[in-house]
Amino acid sequence: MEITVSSSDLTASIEAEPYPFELVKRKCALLIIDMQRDFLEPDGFGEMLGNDVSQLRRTIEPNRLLLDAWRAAGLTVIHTREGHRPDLSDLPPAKKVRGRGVKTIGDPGPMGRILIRGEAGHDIIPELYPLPAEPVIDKPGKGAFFATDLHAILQNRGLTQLVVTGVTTEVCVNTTVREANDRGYDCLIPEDCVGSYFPEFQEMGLKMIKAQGGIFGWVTHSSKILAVLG
Ligand code: TIU
Repeated sequence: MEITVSSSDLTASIEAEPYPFELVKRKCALLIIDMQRDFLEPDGFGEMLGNDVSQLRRTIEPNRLLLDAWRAAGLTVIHTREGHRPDLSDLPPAKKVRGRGVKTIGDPGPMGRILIRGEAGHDIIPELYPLPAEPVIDKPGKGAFFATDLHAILQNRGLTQLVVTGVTTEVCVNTTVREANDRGYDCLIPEDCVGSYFPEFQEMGLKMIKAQGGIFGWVTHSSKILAVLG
């Protein structure tokens, strides 16, 4: 039997700003940033800090649809989680005390110790739970490249493009996109799949990425990606 692969199965032009993103499917990973219970669920660390988690929860359903389609297309999915070792040996003292919170990283929280690996609140929300074959990058910082093996994994698999989703837009998503951009990756961000606790940061965080001819990357809507996944 002859198998025909048309070039449209391999590449696709996605409507985006500041101009179309040329997706090369086998070279592109879906990188889902920090969709963790402590950031998204009521009673988690995020809400404990006084944040409105509904601003992040609206990203769950678009992420789920994109993840389903990405998996169905047989493309690479990588997840990240922000957190630290139980002995806090990888937690910079500056990060521990920042914010002068009554409760900080490592303290007991509503879903186990706050942002500690292995605790319930640190894990990824059930709606987007990783499959066994999907790498999970445990990162101690805001950027997914700092002190992780993400770059090595991408290089080993020949991946040069990233669709970046998750939370929060101006913190871990932006930091990761900037780190990726400096390492030579093309990043596409579906705006409905990233969220911030602060609407003004959501808007500006996306504008900063696509400004100046796409200085850090491209911004689109998940519907435009779904349209080319078939
Ligand atoms: N994942 C991520 O963005 N971590 C944060 O701490 N974000 C805040 O917006 N605080």
